Amino acid sequence: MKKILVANRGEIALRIMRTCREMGIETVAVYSEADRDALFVRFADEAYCIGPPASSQSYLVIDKIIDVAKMSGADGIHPGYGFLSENPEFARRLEQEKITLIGPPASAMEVMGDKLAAKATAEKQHVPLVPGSAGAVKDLEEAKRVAREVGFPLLIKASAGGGGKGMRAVYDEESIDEELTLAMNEARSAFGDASVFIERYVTSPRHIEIQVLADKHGNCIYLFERECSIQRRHQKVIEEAPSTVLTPEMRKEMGECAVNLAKGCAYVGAGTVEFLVDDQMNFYFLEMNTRLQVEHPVTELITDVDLVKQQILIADGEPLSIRQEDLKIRGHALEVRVYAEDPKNNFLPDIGTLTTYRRPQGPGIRLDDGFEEGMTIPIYYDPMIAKLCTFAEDRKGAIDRMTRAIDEYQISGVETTLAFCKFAINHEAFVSGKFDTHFVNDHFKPEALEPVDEVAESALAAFIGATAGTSSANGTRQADQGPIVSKWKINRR
Ligand code: MV4
Repeated sequence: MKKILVANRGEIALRIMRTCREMGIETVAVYSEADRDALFVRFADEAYCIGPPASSQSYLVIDKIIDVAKMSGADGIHPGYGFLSENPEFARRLEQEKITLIGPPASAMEVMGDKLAAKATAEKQHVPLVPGSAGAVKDLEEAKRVAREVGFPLLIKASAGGGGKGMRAVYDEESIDEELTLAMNEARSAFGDASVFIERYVTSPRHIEIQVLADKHGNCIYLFERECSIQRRHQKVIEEAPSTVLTPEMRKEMGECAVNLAKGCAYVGAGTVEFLVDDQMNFYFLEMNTRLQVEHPVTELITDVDLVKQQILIADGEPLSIRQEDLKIRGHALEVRVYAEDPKNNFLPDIGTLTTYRRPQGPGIRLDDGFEEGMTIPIYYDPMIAKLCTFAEDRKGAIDRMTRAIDEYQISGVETTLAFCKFAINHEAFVSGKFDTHFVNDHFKPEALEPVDEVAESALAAFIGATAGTSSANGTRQADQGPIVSKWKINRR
């Protein structure tokens, strides 16, 4: 592969292009009018505007992207995550146009996009499933039969859903009728497909996902797990690798299940198999994501494997050069997602200009972002500013480093989730490893952030006072001022 078009924007477009450059591959950016000045556009060897800001008129328009690929002579397309990355129609078009998609075949996207077909594949491959209906539930009688078998609470899920979309909980027999009708109507109007299925509701699960890589020659490996239990309304807040709860035996078992599932749908490329783990340490297949994930850097940090490089080599037809037995986990990695959202105001997106933007640096830090000071965060897309990762010998080291990195990170002009991330990463439940998917609901109140901010503000005032306004004419500080107290010291109190 000599030239790759990146059909995405922001931090992930930049991250993909960086690997391309290391591999001596030319890069083509496509961008909307809102992204003219974006870093990924500047970084690319060539860049083409593909339309107005709305993604429905730019990043999601298959024809425009294929036109640019042909015009620029790109031989491969990397779709990143979101947008067209899991769209089988896009994958099929590229297959017809003889442009290599850096991703799985359309057929694998189709199977995994249909949650009932995905579960059928898992069952065939002996991957454990949450007890529930064997397939789609057609009527109330069938729903009641399943309920008698698996007990309450139950979860009704849309087959065309996923990622938490189209789910309804049912707590007792009296409400099944109503909930089933609502779920089927919702599924029909949201996805054009009324198929639903029922599972036992695992009430306090942990979310653990396994990274896999599969080549075009039938080889498949797993690159261990990422734990993503700390999330808010299906948006992940903290991701880490390895998980604090997996034993080596369970890791191997889940890894082998993930590989078998990938083989069961003739998977190619990088993929992620999601599992729920219950309080008895049983694990159950949830769904498979047929793309590179947002949180892939934590896996890269603990395995020392560049997943984008592997994706490109696989797409080029190379056999995997990494064997399962070569892989081992070193150290501990954490990622927090930094959003332009106001955690004190129900996480409302707060778009605007980054008047201050200073990145944390130093040992064990990886920051994947796409902005510089003075840039404006567009209103049209996901308001994520950056993914801040830390890496250390052990979990405690990674947490301490994350705390230091968050304190060092300076963003003004927009509200951000940085203080919320600092709260979460230092919370007793997170530090001890005793948490589940309800962490944010159970432990977070906006008031928890207030004192921290006040301290930060007074510290900043002291800092500015000590370094700027009050210095004497010859540049030395006046004697009556006392010592300079750094913001870092005050923040740690
Ligand atoms: C579940 C579940 C409990 N029991 N299924 C949410 C996202 C989608 N991938 C599936 N999800 C869930 N499925 C059963 N049978 C709980 C969730 C769930 C969840 C899963 C992982 C991470 C965060 C979550 C938050 C709420 C619900």
